[in-house]
Amino acid sequence: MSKPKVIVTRRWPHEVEQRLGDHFDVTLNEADRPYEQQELRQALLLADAVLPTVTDRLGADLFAGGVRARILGNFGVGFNHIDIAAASAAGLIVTNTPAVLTDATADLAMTLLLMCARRAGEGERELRSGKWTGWRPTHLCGTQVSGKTVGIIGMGRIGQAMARRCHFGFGMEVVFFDSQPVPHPGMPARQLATVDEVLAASDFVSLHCPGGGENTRLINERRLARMKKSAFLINTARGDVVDEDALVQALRERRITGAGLDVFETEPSVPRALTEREDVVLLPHLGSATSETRIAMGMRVIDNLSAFFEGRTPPDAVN
Ligand code: 8YV
Repeated sequence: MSKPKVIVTRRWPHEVEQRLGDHFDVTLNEADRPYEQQELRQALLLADAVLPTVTDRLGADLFAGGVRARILGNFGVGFNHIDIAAASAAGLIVTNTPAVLTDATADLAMTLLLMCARRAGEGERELRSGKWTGWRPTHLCGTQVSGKTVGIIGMGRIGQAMARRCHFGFGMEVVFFDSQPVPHPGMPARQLATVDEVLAASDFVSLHCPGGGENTRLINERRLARMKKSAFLINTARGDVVDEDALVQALRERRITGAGLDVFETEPSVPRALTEREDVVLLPHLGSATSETRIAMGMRVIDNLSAFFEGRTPPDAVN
């Protein structure tokens, strides 16, 4: 029997590409630049499986009129770049890669929180530009994190991993909002009834909810106004969860103290209004970017494909 035809939209870690090749008839994107819309449409027409990433917009028009592909194995846990209803209507199963990137993403959220609190970006820029004039008692004093309150919006796997880091590692109080009641035996965190209550109570607000839908611009002008003046906003979730213009305005007017962002509304372009500011730490979507995690993500996609083509239910089907 011939191997299922699989198109991978970006280059993946070597080990994963090799394993894919053992099981499937694989076409790689040698150029490793994001596919254009018509290339994605072609891929859906030519392959049995397409393996997209966050850089691929798979809107309803790409599925219109039917496609050959029967499964989309998304390389990533977030899938708001895929129109799930349209993919389902066209008969495709969509899978993601939960769990394997939890620790890496929570680590990066913690990195941003600490960098913001301790003004690490400002310090590094000062030193590299030759402007450091030496130690002095009042130089670049940041904010102590121990004893402070972190507010987590979205208490899924990554939110919980962040809560554990903050509480057990850094002696912080943890409050959270989640639209579901979250069972958290042993979880050192208090669930509050609304996003607004979490914003008002927190010294650091860390976003861990999915993007898209009702979470689009969840953090808007009105909600930013609920935050303490001394507070920081951390986003490793999705760029669209934060209204970037409203955030810039809040920072300009010193209605909050700073922000640490790994995701942006229109990646990879980041507004100058953000890049020119000293009170923000900006990273290029590195949440899951460790070699170990990216390999585990790829292997998880392969597990899902193998299950599907062997007639079993893929473990991470989202539709
Ligand atoms: C991924 C992410 O690397 O998994 C996610 O949802 O945001 C990232 O960590 C990226 O989405 C790859 O598709």
